[in-house]
Amino acid sequence: MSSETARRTSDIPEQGLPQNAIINELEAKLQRDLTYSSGKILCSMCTNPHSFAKQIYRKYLEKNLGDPSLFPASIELEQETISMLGSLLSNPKASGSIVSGGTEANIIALWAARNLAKKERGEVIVPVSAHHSFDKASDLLNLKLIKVKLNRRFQMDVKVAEKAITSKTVAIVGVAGSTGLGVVDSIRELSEIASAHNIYLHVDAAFGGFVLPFLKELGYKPLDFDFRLPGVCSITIDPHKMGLAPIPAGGILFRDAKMSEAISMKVPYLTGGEMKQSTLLGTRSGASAVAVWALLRHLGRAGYAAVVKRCLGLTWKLVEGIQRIDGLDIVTKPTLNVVGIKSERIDVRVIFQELRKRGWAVSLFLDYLRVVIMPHTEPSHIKRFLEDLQRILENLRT
Ligand code: 0PR
Repeated sequence: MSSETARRTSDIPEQGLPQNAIINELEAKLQRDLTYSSGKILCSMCTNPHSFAKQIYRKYLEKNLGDPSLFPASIELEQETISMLGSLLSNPKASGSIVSGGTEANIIALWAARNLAKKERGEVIVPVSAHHSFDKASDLLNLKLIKVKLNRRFQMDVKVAEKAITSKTVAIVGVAGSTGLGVVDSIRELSEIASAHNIYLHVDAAFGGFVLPFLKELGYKPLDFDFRLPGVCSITIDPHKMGLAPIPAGGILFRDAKMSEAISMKVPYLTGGEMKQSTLLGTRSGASAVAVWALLRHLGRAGYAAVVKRCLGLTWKLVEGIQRIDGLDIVTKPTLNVVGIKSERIDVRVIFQELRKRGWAVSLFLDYLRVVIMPHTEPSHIKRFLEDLQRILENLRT
């Protein structure tokens, strides 16, 4: 990097600069960022958005869902998007919002659960594998997280979860596609427990929401996780992960409108008279919602199924390759396009650093490496990654 590009810009120039000069400056400054197209990003649950979604997003940048009186048609498209996502999750009558991402969706879900339960110092039962957005939610909402251990299959131990229920429990959270290993908790059993104890059940399918609905038709073992299960009250599903939508695009879906009502706030002064908002954000991107709407209609179920088929096919190629490398193994058989890689002999932190030196970006968990096979990953990337892993393992052995 030249000293020119390394210099930090800290002043607003007195006189504005020509656009071309700024574009060049930006090109230089942003060079250090990794790109999805390089194939080196194997740690991300996001990907290069679909070109059609980008086009739509750019076109509607001025839309603000925070003011329905100005953008009633955009709000209607947001609601149609929620219905489409609802039908993907077996409940076209679901209510909800397109939000900034999985974190906001999970916060909103626990916010609703807390308000519905009306309990002092409430508790939320989550698996230890739950995403850290639940820690943020518990801190913000003054809820205590009760973290439940996992069983041998890395799912929340359902028996322990049931025992953890007390008079203070306001919600149980099940994960449908865990951040670390893509594992799906036994949502069916959680649904039974939640119904029996009359407790709110939230399912975090931020990642799995755009994968699990297609497993059956692709010949993989289907897993119950959605509104078909009567105990499920809300689901997080993120279009900006496997939905191929531009960031920011998360989704929070409630079984029915009564649940989202629990967090709705009146905004009295907007042009259209009194309005209600049921999101954490006020001003929020209409372009995001419209882009998701357009992409769902453009790709259709078949388009998304094809994306999932390709990612899962590559995932299994990766698994086979890893199992052929002496000293490496997978943590557990993948359900989704997420693979945990472990080593009996070598500290995974060392492998992580060696991969980093070769430009690979994977995620480092406590005792395994996580690889996520997203739509930007090509077969050639997997091949090169496996070759590098093989070389690293050989070098570390000698
Ligand atoms: N729920 C689950 C199951 C998640 O895996 C994530 C994010 C969230 C909720 C939160 O979603 P937002 O990040 O949209 O708020 N999981 C990814 C992860 O932690 C996020 C991510 C994405 C990290 C891309 C890195 C990256 O390059 O791995």
